[in-house]
Amino acid sequence: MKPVSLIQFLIEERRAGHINAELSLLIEVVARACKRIAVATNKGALGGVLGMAGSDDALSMNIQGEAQKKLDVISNEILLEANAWGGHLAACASEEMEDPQQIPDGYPKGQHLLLFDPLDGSSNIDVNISVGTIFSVLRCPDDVTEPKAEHFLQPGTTQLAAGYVVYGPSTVLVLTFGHGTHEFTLDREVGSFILSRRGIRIPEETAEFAINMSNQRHWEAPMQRYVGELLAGTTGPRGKDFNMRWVASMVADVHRIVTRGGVFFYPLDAKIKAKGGKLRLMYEANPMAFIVEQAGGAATTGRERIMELQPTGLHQRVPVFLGSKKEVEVATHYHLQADHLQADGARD
Ligand code: AFP
Repeated sequence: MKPVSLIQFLIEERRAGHINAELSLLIEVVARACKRIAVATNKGALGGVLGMAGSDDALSMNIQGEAQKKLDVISNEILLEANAWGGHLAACASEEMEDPQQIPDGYPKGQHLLLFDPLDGSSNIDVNISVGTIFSVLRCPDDVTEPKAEHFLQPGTTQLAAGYVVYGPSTVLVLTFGHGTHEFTLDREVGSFILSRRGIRIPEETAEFAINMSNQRHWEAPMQRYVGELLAGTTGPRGKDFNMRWVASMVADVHRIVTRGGVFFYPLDAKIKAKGGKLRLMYEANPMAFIVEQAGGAATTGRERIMELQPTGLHQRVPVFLGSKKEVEVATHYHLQADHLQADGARD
């Protein structure tokens, strides 16, 4: 079979009526920007891009109050610059910036809103572990010419597209327009993303889970119960052994799940309860939920379907349970069951 490039794939999707010309251009631009980010990450120490942003005595912090790496800043700038002039965007929002970025004066505007986490897992970059870019595309409400944060606050079910790029041993783009999830691998010699898997399916059952176990003592009771049963393996109620994998780059953990199944959890815990969770709804949870659901998996907060949440803030955080459907269902069931028992107890 002849290799199918991303550009060919986008033309096919337009012909199938899944996307319009503007969305096709948007994805091409994002993919091109991600190739530049891949070049920067690949250079590593030789490119002078490792380490923290800012001077040693005045480290930069992003809007999340997290220290910014140089590559966070570089990746953010690459994506902003690439998307400024094409005429396909109404505005964009980044995990690294407090407010949405408007299209500079003098450039045409389009109908789409782009949200991105320019470099997810950036605390892994200095130790040469995979990092990635995550993005989500929404339609700009009609008659809005200067989109503000409130115009981005649309449930994940309204996403027109979502994707991520993993900068690992190879650079891989995973993409959905709501008609399946597809994978493209960057051919570095040619400089093109080539379709490597069409219509990805995540197995419904799994024996592999990903979670930061160091937070165990802070978790809620149903999470303790669920993971306790996984750890008990054949000696517990689940009757089978589970293996654990945790990269601490969400893109890499999700890519493993999209490749061979598994479940990923970032549950609520006592340390992060006031913030609502660890991961960001608009930049991480919604796009990953769309990709995973389109591959036959499931994505919840442990209580609700992520994509049905009505966002309340651009930088809102939520708990995330995603991956192989049956396992997400078991963990979600334990949380809902505990909530019902608690509500019954409160009524008695
Ligand atoms: P960074 O981009 O700051 O490295 O955060 C990565 C991340 O948002 C996500 O990719 C990981 O799953 C998660 O944080 C890991 O966080 P902890 O190390 O605090 O568990």
